[in-house]
Amino acid sequence: MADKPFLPEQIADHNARHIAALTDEYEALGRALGRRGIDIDGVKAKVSGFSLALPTWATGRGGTRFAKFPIPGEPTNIHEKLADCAVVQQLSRAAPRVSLHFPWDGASDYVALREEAEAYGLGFDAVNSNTFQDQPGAEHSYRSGSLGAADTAVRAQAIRHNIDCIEIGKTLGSKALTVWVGDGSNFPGQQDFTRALDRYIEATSEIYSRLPDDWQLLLEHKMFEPAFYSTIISDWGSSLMAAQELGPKAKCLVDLGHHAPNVNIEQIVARLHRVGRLGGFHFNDSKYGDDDLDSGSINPHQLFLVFNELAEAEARVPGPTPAYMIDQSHNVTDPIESLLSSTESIVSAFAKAALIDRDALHDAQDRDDPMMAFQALRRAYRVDVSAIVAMARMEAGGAIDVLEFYRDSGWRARKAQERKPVGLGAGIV
Ligand code: LRH
Ligand code: MN
Repeated sequence: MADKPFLPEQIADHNARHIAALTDEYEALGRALGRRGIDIDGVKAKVSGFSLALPTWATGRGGTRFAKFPIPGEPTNIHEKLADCAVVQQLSRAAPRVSLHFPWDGASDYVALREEAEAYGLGFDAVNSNTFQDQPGAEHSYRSGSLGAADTAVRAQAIRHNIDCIEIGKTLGSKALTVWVGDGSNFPGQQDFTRALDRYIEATSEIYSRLPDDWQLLLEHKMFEPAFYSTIISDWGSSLMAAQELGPKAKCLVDLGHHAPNVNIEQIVARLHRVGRLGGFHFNDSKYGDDDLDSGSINPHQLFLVFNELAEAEARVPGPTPAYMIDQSHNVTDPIESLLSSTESIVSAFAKAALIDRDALHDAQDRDDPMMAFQALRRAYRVDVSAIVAMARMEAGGAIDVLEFYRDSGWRARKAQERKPVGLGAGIV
Protein backbone atom coordinates (compact mmCIF):
# COMPACT_ATOMS: atom_id res chain seq x y z
CA MET A 1 0.00 0.00 0.00
CA ALA A 2 1.22 3.53 -0.79
CA ASP A 3 3.30 5.37 1.80
CA LYS A 4 3.14 9.10 2.30
CA PRO A 5 5.47 10.88 -0.19
CA PHE A 6 7.87 12.21 2.48
CA LEU A 7 9.16 10.99 5.85
CA PRO A 8 7.92 13.06 8.80
CA GLU A 9 11.59 13.56 9.76
CA GLN A 10 12.27 15.30 6.45
CA ILE A 11 9.50 17.81 7.19
CA ALA A 12 10.65 18.16 10.81
CA ASP A 13 14.22 18.94 9.66
CA HIS A 14 12.91 21.60 7.28
CA ASN A 15 10.65 23.15 9.93
CA ALA A 16 13.49 23.20 12.45
CA ARG A 17 15.30 25.64 10.15
CA HIS A 18 12.26 27.93 9.91
CA ILE A 19 10.46 27.71 13.24
CA ALA A 20 12.33 30.53 15.04
CA ALA A 21 11.52 33.10 12.35
CA LEU A 22 7.93 31.87 12.07
CA THR A 23 7.39 32.05 15.83
CA ASP A 24 8.75 35.60 15.88
CA GLU A 25 6.46 36.67 13.01
CA TYR A 26 3.47 34.93 14.58
CA GLU A 27 3.97 36.54 17.97
CA ALA A 28 4.46 39.99 16.41
CA LEU A 29 1.28 39.59 14.38
CA GLY A 30 -0.46 38.28 17.48
CA ARG A 31 0.36 41.48 19.34
CA ALA A 32 -0.79 43.66 16.42
CA LEU A 33 -4.09 41.78 16.08
CA GLY A 34 -4.45 41.78 19.86
CA ARG A 35 -4.49 45.57 19.78
CA ARG A 36 -7.55 45.22 17.50
CA GLY A 37 -9.20 42.83 19.89
CA ILE A 38 -8.53 39.86 17.59
CA ASP A 39 -7.21 36.60 19.12
CA ILE A 40 -4.68 35.25 16.62
CA ASP A 41 -5.02 31.68 17.96
CA GLY A 42 -8.75 31.87 17.26
CA VAL A 43 -8.06 32.78 13.63
CA LYS A 44 -5.47 29.99 13.44
CA ALA A 45 -8.08 27.52 14.68
CA LYS A 46 -10.45 28.59 11.91
CA VAL A 47 -7.65 28.20 9.36
CA SER A 48 -6.91 24.70 10.68
CA GLY A 49 -10.54 23.81 10.00
CA PHE A 50 -10.46 25.00 6.40
CA SER A 51 -9.84 22.50 3.60
CA LEU A 52 -10.30 22.09 -0.11
CA ALA A 53 -10.20 19.44 -2.83
CA LEU A 54 -7.63 19.06 -5.58
CA PRO A 55 -8.56 18.29 -9.22
CA THR A 56 -6.75 15.23 -10.56
CA TRP A 57 -6.84 16.76 -14.04
CA ALA A 58 -4.62 19.63 -12.91
CA THR A 59 -1.76 17.42 -11.64
CA GLY A 60 -0.45 17.12 -15.19
CA ARG A 61 0.47 19.99 -17.48
CA GLY A 62 -2.52 21.66 -19.08
CA GLY A 63 -2.59 23.33 -22.44
CA THR A 64 -4.62 25.24 -24.91
CA ARG A 65 -6.00 24.32 -28.31
CA PHE A 66 -2.68 25.49 -29.65
CA ALA A 67 -0.38 23.25 -27.66
CA LYS A 68 0.41 21.51 -24.42
CA PHE A 69 4.02 21.25 -23.18
CA PRO A 70 4.35 18.26 -20.83
CA ILE A 71 7.05 18.18 -18.15
CA PRO A 72 9.17 15.13 -17.41
CA GLY A 73 7.77 13.24 -14.44
CA GLU A 74 4.20 14.44 -14.73
CA PRO A 75 1.57 11.83 -13.80
CA THR A 76 0.37 9.41 -16.46
CA ASN A 77 -2.42 7.60 -14.59
CA ILE A 78 -4.74 7.96 -11.60
CA HIS A 79 -2.26 6.33 -9.23
CA GLU A 80 0.50 8.85 -10.06
CA LYS A 81 -2.06 11.69 -9.88
CA LEU A 82 -3.03 10.56 -6.37
CA ALA A 83 0.65 10.45 -5.37
CA ASP A 84 1.11 14.06 -6.50
CA CYS A 85 -2.06 15.12 -4.67
CA ALA A 86 -0.61 13.39 -1.59
CA VAL A 87 2.46 15.64 -1.90
CA VAL A 88 0.25 18.75 -1.84
CA GLN A 89 -1.73 17.43 1.14
CA GLN A 90 1.30 16.27 3.16
CA LEU A 91 2.98 19.68 2.78
CA SER A 92 -0.07 22.02 2.93
CA ARG A 93 -2.37 20.01 5.27
CA ALA A 94 -5.27 21.86 3.64
CA ALA A 95 -6.08 19.61 0.67
CA PRO A 96 -7.26 16.25 2.14
CA ARG A 97 -9.67 15.50 -0.70
CA VAL A 98 -9.38 14.79 -4.42
CA SER A 99 -11.99 15.39 -7.12
CA LEU A 100 -11.97 12.76 -9.88
CA HIS A 101 -13.08 13.19 -13.48
CA PHE A 102 -14.49 10.31 -15.53
CA PRO A 103 -13.51 8.68 -17.78
CA TRP A 104 -10.13 10.46 -17.43
CA ASP A 105 -9.61 8.80 -13.99
CA GLY A 106 -11.05 5.39 -14.86
CA ALA A 107 -9.65 2.52 -12.74
CA SER A 108 -10.20 -1.23 -12.62
CA ASP A 109 -10.84 -1.42 -8.86
CA TYR A 110 -12.39 1.55 -7.05
CA VAL A 111 -12.35 -0.16 -3.65
CA ALA A 112 -8.57 -0.54 -4.00
CA LEU A 113 -8.32 3.05 -5.27
CA ARG A 114 -10.19 4.25 -2.18
CA GLU A 115 -7.79 2.31 0.07
CA GLU A 116 -4.80 3.67 -1.87
CA ALA A 117 -6.03 7.23 -1.33
CA GLU A 118 -6.77 6.62 2.36
CA ALA A 119 -3.17 5.42 2.82
CA TYR A 120 -2.12 8.83 1.49
CA GLY A 121 -4.53 10.53 3.91
CA LEU A 122 -6.81 11.49 1.01
CA GLY A 123 -10.57 11.25 0.61
CA PHE A 124 -12.79 11.92 -2.41
CA ASP A 125 -14.83 15.06 -3.00
CA ALA A 126 -17.31 15.52 -5.86
CA VAL A 127 -16.91 13.29 -8.91
CA ASN A 128 -17.13 14.94 -12.34
CA SER A 129 -18.87 13.52 -15.38
CA ASN A 130 -17.71 14.25 -18.92
CA THR A 131 -20.19 14.57 -21.73
CA PHE A 132 -18.17 17.23 -23.52
CA GLN A 133 -15.83 14.75 -25.26
CA ASP A 134 -16.60 11.66 -27.32
CA GLN A 135 -15.10 8.45 -25.99
CA PRO A 136 -13.56 5.84 -28.31
CA GLY A 137 -16.25 3.34 -29.30
CA ALA A 138 -19.09 5.48 -27.99
CA GLU A 139 -22.39 4.80 -29.78
CA HIS A 140 -23.43 8.46 -29.98
CA SER A 141 -21.45 11.72 -30.35
CA TYR A 142 -21.82 14.77 -28.12
CA ARG A 143 -20.93 17.12 -30.95
CA SER A 144 -24.44 18.60 -30.87
CA GLY A 145 -24.80 18.49 -27.11
CA SER A 146 -25.35 15.94 -24.43
CA LEU A 147 -27.96 16.37 -21.67
CA GLY A 148 -29.52 19.13 -23.75
CA ALA A 149 -29.15 17.43 -27.11
CA ALA A 150 -32.17 17.22 -29.43
CA ASP A 151 -31.43 13.51 -30.03
CA THR A 152 -33.06 11.36 -27.31
CA ALA A 153 -30.46 8.59 -27.73
CA VAL A 154 -27.64 11.06 -27.12
CA ARG A 155 -29.34 12.33 -23.95
CA ALA A 156 -29.87 8.74 -22.79
CA GLN A 157 -26.16 8.00 -23.27
CA ALA A 158 -25.23 11.11 -21.29
CA ILE A 159 -27.67 10.20 -18.51
CA ARG A 160 -26.20 6.67 -18.29
CA HIS A 161 -22.67 8.09 -18.01
CA ASN A 162 -23.66 10.38 -15.16
CA ILE A 163 -25.36 7.50 -13.35
CA ASP A 164 -22.19 5.43 -13.80
CA CYS A 165 -20.23 8.31 -12.20
CA ILE A 166 -22.59 8.26 -9.21
CA GLU A 167 -22.06 4.50 -8.80
CA ILE A 168 -18.26 4.95 -8.86
CA GLY A 169 -18.53 7.87 -6.46
CA LYS A 170 -20.55 5.79 -3.99
CA THR A 171 -17.69 3.23 -3.89
CA LEU A 172 -15.14 6.02 -3.39
CA GLY A 173 -17.11 7.73 -0.61
CA SER A 174 -17.92 10.87 -2.62
CA LYS A 175 -21.07 12.81 -1.72
CA ALA A 176 -21.61 14.86 -4.85
CA LEU A 177 -21.66 14.76 -8.64
CA THR A 178 -20.54 17.84 -10.54
CA VAL A 179 -22.21 18.24 -13.93
CA TRP A 180 -20.73 20.71 -16.38
CA VAL A 181 -21.96 20.46 -19.97
CA GLY A 182 -20.63 22.55 -22.85
CA ASP A 183 -24.01 22.24 -24.62
CA GLY A 184 -25.02 25.29 -26.63
CA SER A 185 -24.89 26.79 -30.10
CA ASN A 186 -22.59 28.71 -32.41
CA PHE A 187 -25.21 30.36 -34.61
CA PRO A 188 -28.31 32.46 -33.87
CA GLY A 189 -31.31 30.25 -34.59
CA GLN A 190 -29.30 27.04 -34.26
CA GLN A 191 -30.95 26.15 -30.92
CA ASP A 192 -34.27 27.06 -29.25
CA PHE A 193 -33.14 28.44 -25.90
CA THR A 194 -36.22 27.27 -23.99
CA ARG A 195 -36.63 23.82 -25.51
CA ALA A 196 -32.89 23.19 -25.00
CA LEU A 197 -33.13 24.07 -21.29
CA ASP A 198 -36.30 21.96 -20.98
CA ARG A 199 -34.42 18.98 -22.44
CA TYR A 200 -31.45 19.57 -20.13
CA ILE A 201 -33.68 19.73 -17.03
CA GLU A 202 -35.71 16.68 -18.08
CA ALA A 203 -32.52 14.65 -18.67
CA THR A 204 -30.83 15.89 -15.49
CA SER A 205 -33.91 14.98 -13.47
CA GLU A 206 -33.27 11.32 -14.37
CA ILE A 207 -29.74 11.70 -12.97
CA TYR A 208 -31.17 13.50 -9.92
CA SER A 209 -33.55 10.58 -9.27
CA ARG A 210 -30.53 8.25 -8.89
CA LEU A 211 -28.75 10.41 -6.29
CA PRO A 212 -28.35 8.82 -2.84
CA ASP A 213 -30.21 10.77 -0.12
CA ASP A 214 -27.06 12.31 1.32
CA TRP A 215 -25.65 13.40 -2.05
CA GLN A 216 -25.72 16.72 -3.90
CA LEU A 217 -25.88 17.44 -7.61
CA LEU A 218 -23.61 20.42 -8.39
CA LEU A 219 -24.60 22.28 -11.56
CA GLU A 220 -21.71 24.28 -13.03
CA HIS A 221 -22.58 27.27 -15.20
CA LYS A 222 -20.25 28.76 -17.82
CA MET A 223 -20.80 31.76 -20.09
CA PHE A 224 -19.22 30.29 -23.22
CA GLU A 225 -16.74 27.70 -24.68
CA PRO A 226 -16.95 25.33 -26.32
CA ALA A 227 -20.14 26.98 -27.61
CA PHE A 228 -19.61 30.53 -28.74
CA TYR A 229 -23.15 31.93 -29.34
CA SER A 230 -25.25 30.41 -26.53
CA THR A 231 -24.69 27.94 -23.68
CA ILE A 232 -27.61 26.14 -22.04
CA ILE A 233 -26.33 26.67 -18.47
CA SER A 234 -24.57 29.97 -19.20
CA ASP A 235 -24.98 31.81 -15.92
CA TRP A 236 -26.08 31.54 -12.31
CA GLY A 237 -29.65 32.38 -13.27
CA SER A 238 -29.99 29.40 -15.61
CA SER A 239 -28.20 27.19 -13.10
CA LEU A 240 -30.45 28.30 -10.22
CA MET A 241 -33.57 27.87 -12.39
CA ALA A 242 -32.53 24.29 -13.16
CA ALA A 243 -31.54 23.52 -9.56
CA GLN A 244 -34.85 24.80 -8.19
CA GLU A 245 -36.81 22.71 -10.71
CA LEU A 246 -34.71 19.58 -10.03
CA GLY A 247 -35.06 19.50 -6.25
CA PRO A 248 -33.38 20.31 -2.93
CA LYS A 249 -30.27 18.17 -3.57
CA ALA A 250 -29.42 20.26 -6.65
CA LYS A 251 -27.07 23.15 -5.95
CA CYS A 252 -25.07 25.64 -8.03
CA LEU A 253 -21.28 25.43 -8.41
CA VAL A 254 -19.42 28.68 -9.05
CA ASP A 255 -16.28 28.32 -11.20
CA LEU A 256 -14.61 31.73 -10.83
CA GLY A 257 -13.46 31.65 -14.48
CA HIS A 258 -16.89 31.09 -16.00
CA HIS A 259 -18.10 34.69 -16.01
CA ALA A 260 -17.61 37.69 -18.25
CA PRO A 261 -14.68 39.90 -17.19
CA ASN A 262 -15.54 42.15 -14.20
CA VAL A 263 -18.74 40.35 -13.27
CA ASN A 264 -19.40 40.79 -9.53
CA ILE A 265 -18.91 37.12 -8.59
CA GLU A 266 -19.04 37.81 -4.84
CA GLN A 267 -22.60 39.12 -5.30
CA ILE A 268 -23.53 35.90 -7.15
CA VAL A 269 -22.16 33.98 -4.15
CA ALA A 270 -24.35 36.05 -1.79
CA ARG A 271 -27.43 35.51 -3.99
CA LEU A 272 -26.99 31.73 -4.24
CA HIS A 273 -26.30 31.39 -0.49
CA ARG A 274 -29.43 33.48 0.26
CA VAL A 275 -31.64 30.80 -1.35
CA GLY A 276 -29.64 27.85 0.01
CA ARG A 277 -28.32 26.84 -3.41
CA LEU A 278 -24.63 27.59 -3.10
CA GLY A 279 -23.16 24.09 -3.51
CA GLY A 280 -19.51 24.70 -4.24
CA PHE A 281 -16.65 26.42 -5.97
CA HIS A 282 -14.03 25.78 -8.61
CA PHE A 283 -11.29 28.15 -7.58
CA ASN A 284 -8.94 29.59 -10.21
CA ASP A 285 -8.21 33.02 -11.63
CA SER A 286 -8.54 34.67 -15.02
CA LYS A 287 -7.90 37.91 -16.89
CA TYR A 288 -9.78 37.38 -20.12
CA GLY A 289 -11.78 34.10 -20.49
CA ASP A 290 -11.82 30.76 -18.74
CA ASP A 291 -8.06 31.03 -18.34
CA ASP A 292 -7.89 28.56 -15.40
CA LEU A 293 -4.91 30.42 -13.95
CA ASP A 294 -3.65 29.93 -10.39
CA SER A 295 -6.12 31.08 -7.73
CA GLY A 296 -5.34 34.55 -6.46
CA SER A 297 -2.62 35.10 -9.06
CA ILE A 298 -4.47 37.81 -11.03
CA ASN A 299 -7.19 39.15 -8.72
CA PRO A 300 -6.51 38.14 -5.08
CA HIS A 301 -8.87 40.89 -3.89
CA GLN A 302 -11.82 39.21 -5.66
CA LEU A 303 -10.97 35.94 -3.88
CA PHE A 304 -10.97 37.86 -0.57
CA LEU A 305 -14.34 39.44 -1.39
CA VAL A 306 -15.79 36.01 -2.20
CA PHE A 307 -14.68 34.74 1.22
CA ASN A 308 -16.05 37.92 2.82
CA GLU A 309 -19.48 37.04 1.39
CA LEU A 310 -19.10 33.45 2.61
CA ALA A 311 -18.17 34.66 6.12
CA GLU A 312 -21.06 37.15 6.07
CA ALA A 313 -23.52 34.47 4.92
CA GLU A 314 -22.19 31.99 7.48
CA ALA A 315 -22.60 34.60 10.26
CA ARG A 316 -26.15 35.31 9.07
CA VAL A 317 -27.41 31.75 8.37
CA PRO A 318 -24.98 29.03 9.49
CA GLY A 319 -25.24 26.14 7.06
CA PRO A 320 -23.32 23.36 5.32
CA THR A 321 -19.92 24.46 4.00
CA PRO A 322 -19.87 24.64 0.22
CA ALA A 323 -17.54 22.25 -1.62
CA TYR A 324 -14.24 24.09 -1.99
CA MET A 325 -12.37 22.69 -5.01
CA ILE A 326 -9.58 23.94 -7.22
CA ASP A 327 -10.01 23.75 -11.02
CA GLN A 328 -6.96 25.05 -12.84
CA SER A 329 -4.83 24.35 -15.90
CA HIS A 330 -1.10 24.55 -15.31
CA ASN A 331 0.39 25.36 -18.70
CA VAL A 332 3.79 26.79 -17.68
CA THR A 333 4.52 25.74 -14.05
CA ASP A 334 5.13 22.50 -12.20
CA PRO A 335 1.51 21.57 -11.39
CA ILE A 336 2.40 20.61 -7.81
CA GLU A 337 3.98 24.04 -7.21
CA SER A 338 0.88 25.75 -8.61
CA LEU A 339 -1.43 23.63 -6.44
CA LEU A 340 0.70 24.42 -3.36
CA SER A 341 0.78 28.14 -4.18
CA SER A 342 -2.95 28.25 -5.02
CA THR A 343 -3.89 26.41 -1.84
CA GLU A 344 -1.90 29.02 0.10
CA SER A 345 -3.72 31.85 -1.74
CA ILE A 346 -7.15 30.36 -1.05
CA VAL A 347 -6.45 29.63 2.64
CA SER A 348 -4.99 33.14 2.99
CA ALA A 349 -8.13 34.74 1.47
CA PHE A 350 -10.22 32.74 3.96
CA ALA A 351 -7.95 33.86 6.85
CA LYS A 352 -8.10 37.54 5.83
CA ALA A 353 -11.90 37.37 5.66
CA ALA A 354 -11.89 35.94 9.21
CA LEU A 355 -10.14 39.14 10.37
CA ILE A 356 -12.98 41.42 9.22
CA ASP A 357 -14.66 43.32 12.08
CA ARG A 358 -18.26 42.56 11.00
CA ASP A 359 -19.79 44.82 13.64
CA ALA A 360 -17.76 47.77 12.38
CA LEU A 361 -18.73 46.85 8.81
CA HIS A 362 -22.44 46.59 9.59
CA ASP A 363 -22.33 49.78 11.67
CA ALA A 364 -20.76 51.74 8.82
CA GLN A 365 -23.23 50.23 6.33
CA ASP A 366 -26.17 51.16 8.55
CA ARG A 367 -24.75 54.69 9.04
CA ASP A 368 -24.35 54.95 5.22
CA ASP A 369 -20.60 55.56 5.67
CA PRO A 370 -19.10 54.07 2.48
CA MET A 371 -15.50 54.91 3.39
CA MET A 372 -15.56 53.27 6.81
CA ALA A 373 -17.45 50.27 5.39
CA PHE A 374 -14.72 49.83 2.78
CA GLN A 375 -12.01 50.37 5.41
CA ALA A 376 -13.50 47.59 7.54
CA LEU A 377 -12.68 45.24 4.65
CA ARG A 378 -9.40 46.87 3.68
CA ARG A 379 -8.01 46.71 7.27
CA ALA A 380 -8.38 42.92 7.11
CA TYR A 381 -7.22 42.55 3.51
CA ARG A 382 -3.89 44.28 4.04
CA VAL A 383 -2.88 41.97 6.92
CA ASP A 384 -0.12 39.53 5.94
CA VAL A 385 -1.66 36.31 7.27
CA SER A 386 1.12 34.01 6.03
CA ALA A 387 2.43 33.45 9.58
CA ILE A 388 -1.02 32.25 10.71
CA VAL A 389 -1.39 29.95 7.69
CA ALA A 390 2.16 28.57 8.11
CA MET A 391 1.75 28.02 11.88
CA ALA A 392 -1.53 26.14 11.35
CA ARG A 393 0.15 24.06 8.65
CA MET A 394 3.24 23.34 10.74
CA GLU A 395 1.16 22.30 13.76
CA ALA A 396 -0.78 19.90 11.50
CA GLY A 397 2.46 18.24 10.37
CA GLY A 398 3.00 20.23 7.19
CA ALA A 399 6.00 22.20 5.94
CA ILE A 400 6.51 25.83 6.93
CA ASP A 401 7.82 26.80 3.45
CA VAL A 402 6.02 24.40 1.11
CA LEU A 403 7.72 25.48 -2.15
CA GLU A 404 11.22 25.44 -0.63
CA PHE A 405 10.59 21.97 0.81
CA TYR A 406 9.13 20.68 -2.47
CA ARG A 407 12.04 21.98 -4.55
CA ASP A 408 14.61 20.64 -2.07
CA SER A 409 12.82 17.24 -2.10
CA GLY A 410 13.67 16.56 -5.76
CA TRP A 411 10.24 14.92 -6.12
CA ARG A 412 9.73 15.92 -9.78
CA ALA A 413 13.25 14.87 -10.85
CA ARG A 414 12.76 11.53 -9.11
CA LYS A 415 9.41 11.04 -10.86
CA ALA A 416 10.98 11.94 -14.18
CA GLN A 417 13.19 8.88 -13.71
CA GLU A 418 10.33 6.62 -12.63
CA ARG A 419 7.40 7.71 -14.84
CA LYS A 420 7.00 7.22 -18.58
CA PRO A 421 7.08 10.44 -20.59
CA VAL A 422 3.81 12.05 -21.59
CA GLY A 423 3.36 12.69 -25.31
CA LEU A 424 2.99 16.14 -26.79
CA GLY A 425 -0.63 17.15 -27.24
CA ALA A 426 -3.17 19.90 -26.92
CA GLY A 427 -5.94 20.74 -24.44
CA ILE A 428 -6.35 19.82 -20.78
CA VAL A 429 -5.59 16.07 -20.96
C1 LRH B 1 -15.20 23.51 -17.69
C2 LRH B 1 -14.59 23.07 -16.39
C3 LRH B 1 -15.36 21.96 -15.69
C4 LRH B 1 -14.53 20.73 -15.86
C5 LRH B 1 -13.51 21.10 -16.81
C6 LRH B 1 -12.22 20.38 -16.64
O1 LRH B 1 -14.52 24.62 -18.20
O2 LRH B 1 -14.40 24.17 -15.56
O3 LRH B 1 -15.39 22.15 -14.33
O4 LRH B 1 -15.20 19.60 -16.06
O5 LRH B 1 -13.33 22.48 -16.68
MN1 MN C 1 -14.74 24.06 -13.44
